[in-house]
Amino acid sequence: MSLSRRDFMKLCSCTVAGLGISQAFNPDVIWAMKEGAKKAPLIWLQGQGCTGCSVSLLNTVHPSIKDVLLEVVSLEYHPTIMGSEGQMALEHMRHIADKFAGKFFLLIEGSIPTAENGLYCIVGEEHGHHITMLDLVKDLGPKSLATVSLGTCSSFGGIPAAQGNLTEAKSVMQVYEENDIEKLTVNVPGCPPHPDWMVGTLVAAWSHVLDPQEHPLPELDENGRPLLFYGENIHENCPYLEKFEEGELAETFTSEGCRYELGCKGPNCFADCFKRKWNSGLNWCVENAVCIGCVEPGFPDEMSPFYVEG
Ligand code: FSX
Ligand code: SF4
Ligand code: SF4
Repeated sequence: MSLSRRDFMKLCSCTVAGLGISQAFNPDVIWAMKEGAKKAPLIWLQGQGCTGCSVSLLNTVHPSIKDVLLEVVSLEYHPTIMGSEGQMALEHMRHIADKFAGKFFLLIEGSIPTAENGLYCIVGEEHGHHITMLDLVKDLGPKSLATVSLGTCSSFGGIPAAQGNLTEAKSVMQVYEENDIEKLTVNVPGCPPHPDWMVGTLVAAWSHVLDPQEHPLPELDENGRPLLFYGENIHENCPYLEKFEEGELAETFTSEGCRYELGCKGPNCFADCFKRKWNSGLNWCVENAVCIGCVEPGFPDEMSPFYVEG
């Protein structure tokens, strides 16, 4: 059953309440996309990751994943959720990349292994020849309108690029730089990223395409992250800040007090988890554990150990 415009607007305004993301979730824009059938063509590739970014996206609540997938975007290729597979799926992806050359968004989840010519991540087979993630990224990147790196792995290398890194895993920006691919690339890190960060970034980018005057491109920080979601420091906005300043430091996860001595990386981390929260706004890392700094370029090596004894 399709939502009425009124219900849809109500749904969207619930999301924006108090979060300062009305630009990204402008209900009028989303409605216009639904009505105008001007859906953003997307091709989603998965390299070295855990699929957590996709799972997180499927948890989007406002708007629902059904609305996003059926009415806002046109997701033409996604290894986990598409119905098609094999050569037929790859052929469709190639067809879309040509048909919408310069007009589709390339979404990349997971890092890109570059050792042995990318052989550590084979994502398909065409006419009896394997296709590596590296091949696909190098081929589709230049054809896209813009690239969005979803998750810390594609944004900064993340877990696959951690110490050791036998596969020489790299971020999308690194691969683009090394292969002279000049393409606007936005990073939406998080391991995994919050569904609002992904949907909000896509909506903001597509709004800009539809009406550049009305919707300027969201401002990015020096790490290519939209300030809309990554502009505030977790520690400075944490409900435990007062306890931190008073020296009330928790020694166990079950005791009250700031989690600094348990390993919290909030002071070095910029994201709006403290107000957006996770699991439909139910809770967030610092409430039950610590922030492990999952949105930062140094994650996980520079954020380790995640937990320390209080
Ligand atoms: Fe990486 Fe996506 Fe961490 Fe996982 O696949 S950002 S490992 S939560 O989900 O790329
Ligand atoms: Fe800062 Fe973490 Fe303490 Fe919150 S719990 S005040 S983010 S150190
Ligand atoms: Fe990542 Fe920290 Fe936010 Fe948790 S609180 S999601 S570890 S940035």
